[in-house]
Amino acid sequence: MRKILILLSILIIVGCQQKNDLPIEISLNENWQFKGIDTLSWNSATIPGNIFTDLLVHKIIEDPFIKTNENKVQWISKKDWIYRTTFQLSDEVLNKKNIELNFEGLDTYASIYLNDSLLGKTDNAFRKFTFNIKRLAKKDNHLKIIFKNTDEIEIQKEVINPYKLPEGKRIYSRKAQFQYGWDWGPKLNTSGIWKNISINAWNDYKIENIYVKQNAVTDSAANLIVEIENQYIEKEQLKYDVYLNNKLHSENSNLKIPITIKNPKLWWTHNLGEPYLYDIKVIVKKDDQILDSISTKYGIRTIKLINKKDSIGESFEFELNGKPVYMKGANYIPQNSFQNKVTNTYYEKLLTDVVKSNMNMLRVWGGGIYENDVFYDLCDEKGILVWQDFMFACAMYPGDKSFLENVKTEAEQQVKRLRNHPSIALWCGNNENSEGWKRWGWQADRTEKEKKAIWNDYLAVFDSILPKAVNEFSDTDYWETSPKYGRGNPKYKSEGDAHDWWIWHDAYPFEHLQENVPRFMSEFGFQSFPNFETIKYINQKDAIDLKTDAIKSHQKHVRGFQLIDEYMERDYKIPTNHEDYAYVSQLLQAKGIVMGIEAHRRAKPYNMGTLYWQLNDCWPAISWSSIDYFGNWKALQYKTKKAFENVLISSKIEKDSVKTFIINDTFEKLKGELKLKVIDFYGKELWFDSKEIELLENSSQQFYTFSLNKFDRISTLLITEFNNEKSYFYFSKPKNLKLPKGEIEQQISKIEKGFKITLESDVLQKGVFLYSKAKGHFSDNFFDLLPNENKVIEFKTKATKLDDLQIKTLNNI
Ligand code: BMA
Repeated sequence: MRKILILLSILIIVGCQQKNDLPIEISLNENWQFKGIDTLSWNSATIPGNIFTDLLVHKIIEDPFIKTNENKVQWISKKDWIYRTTFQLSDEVLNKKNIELNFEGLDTYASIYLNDSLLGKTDNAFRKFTFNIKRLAKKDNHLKIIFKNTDEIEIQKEVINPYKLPEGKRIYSRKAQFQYGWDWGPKLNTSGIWKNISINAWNDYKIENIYVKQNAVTDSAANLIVEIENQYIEKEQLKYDVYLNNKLHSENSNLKIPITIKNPKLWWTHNLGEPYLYDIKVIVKKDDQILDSISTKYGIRTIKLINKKDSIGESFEFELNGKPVYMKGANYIPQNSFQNKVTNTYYEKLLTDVVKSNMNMLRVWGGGIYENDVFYDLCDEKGILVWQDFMFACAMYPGDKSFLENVKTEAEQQVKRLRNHPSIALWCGNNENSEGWKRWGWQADRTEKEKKAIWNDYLAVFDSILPKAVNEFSDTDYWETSPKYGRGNPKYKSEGDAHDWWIWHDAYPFEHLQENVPRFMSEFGFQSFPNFETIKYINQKDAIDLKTDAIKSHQKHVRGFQLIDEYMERDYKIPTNHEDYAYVSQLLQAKGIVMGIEAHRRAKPYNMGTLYWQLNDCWPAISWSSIDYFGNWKALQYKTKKAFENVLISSKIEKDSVKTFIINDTFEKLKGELKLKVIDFYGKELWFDSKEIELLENSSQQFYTFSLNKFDRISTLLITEFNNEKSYFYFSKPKNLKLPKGEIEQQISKIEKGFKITLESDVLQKGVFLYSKAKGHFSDNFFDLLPNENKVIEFKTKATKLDDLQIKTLNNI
């Protein structure tokens, strides 16, 4: 569709009368059917799609996301499946010199037959495959694809591999690894045509690819090279017209076209400037005939990962347009076990949430998928940087020739596909493979020779093939593995990126995050229960019941429930009813993660980024996510929004003193008055001070310290203010606070996009949680309401009534 629109706009630009010999592109997504090789009869299929959603549409299986249905659908992955379609080709297409059949994604072991001839076999869901069908194509065609189950092929591959590799057989298949089951996701190993299929017919010329390279960028000029990769059968000279924002900018007959943009507008992350994008379009002509065209959005920016030795170790910081930028964000996983369900609306909503929450970086984690184009397009547009893992996670991978060649092609295709996106900040080889090898016991009972061989296979991929692909085909930096050093290594804190799983996996208290600040935190996290609506969906019943088999089957971490309980006991009174428990689990998660985020940000520039685990879910789950499967913000998402503001006031207790810091992520000096006051829970002011301060640009500074000795720590709190920023700080754990009982008065009025809710109380109300059966989004939630404060919340909803608004607070637990 995009291509058709581009072609239309070209025709308008160059005048409709002009002759052309453009390639013809035809979608083959329609008219498909599927059946099992040895089961079921033909039924209609949806492309892009997968076998599970096709079976679901025809009600052959029950929804695997509810109750314990996941168990009932495991047979599907053990079967072979067949998909077929018929299509017609016009004479115009058949007369072209080249006719290609393109598969953007086949999942995974596919044998493709066109008009009963075997066209080829594929073995990588992350690669696109193209076949020349000039010889086989006819007016009436039938296309058939047989998908072998992965089990069978993985067993064959395992038998041939000289040694058994850790973490099961998934490593033999180049497909989304989380589909084999993860500690937050179900085992739903899909099969099918998961991306578009099309025909591309052309005569002598076709563009394959465009690469916009930055030569030099200054305030006065950006020198770019627009490189065209094409297929060209004749050898006559061609003309390349480059359009910049729809105006003809230059004409050239070189495949590498230099262009200069005067006074360029740079691309910035949304929190530091405008993510400005240029439109670059190239039209290829022979004499006056148009042969093909291509266009891309392009943001001019430099992004570098700086690893510089210093007195402590080695820095890990991103420099955007020459400035060090603090990275704030989270780890992103696929939004659904069934990728075809993730429509553009989901991408738009989630990435809008990311911006609203003041995040400027996401890490696309290596156990999922290389995301769809729309994901990166939106990150470009919205000013979000992407740390992009290659799709390898938590395992050691084989190193035979065919595996390595397969990975090489995959890497080259993906790097080329993503290289023009200004959002791409880094390519990273894998998630925790190196840490796993060094720390998780995978070397036990192996001979030296075997260990060496396995590590050499690791190096072949992550120290050779992948960095070569990144260096050869893009300007992006490469990082071998995340984390660089595991938490058993003393360098954890002084060098590279780090994953802090002392919290959660090792059950260390949250406070441990404050003493263990690394140079860049690329993962740390804590689980919570999802929204009530999501719990009800899992159980398919209206009461909130956390003890059902369904809920147990949606908690994939073996010690998950126990760990939530253990941590909750440290900080909160453990509620006896299930609803309150789910609510407090969210406050607990938010408390722990925000404690980490603030410690990391206070340590700037020693630490230059914090990405928590994990932003989203791929099914309704009890997990580390801050936004649940249905898009509901958990407490953590609301707290993150605050903790990631460009200017953050953050206090901590050291011995008996409170130390107050302000972090400034902007590139401006800020002046203002820092106001501090301590009040009791009934609103009585016990102490006040203020001071004029100046914040350096891009800094973290301590501005104030005071002794806690004169305050009763369980019934008072500190309120700090600087310009428009406000922050509350407590001196004791929530379970020890003497929270008063008191009513909250509420007023609700209808506004255009939902409802306005005004709340007030005589006493401090902690952790105020608003909820309703109506679907919608509260502008703020899980907040603390100060005594006599008038708090206005907007509830954005399509519902016309709001007569069931309910409120929970910690005061009442
Ligand atoms: C991290 C991730 C995932 C995992 C998460 C929670 O290390 O990379 O593998 O889901 O921990 O255990």
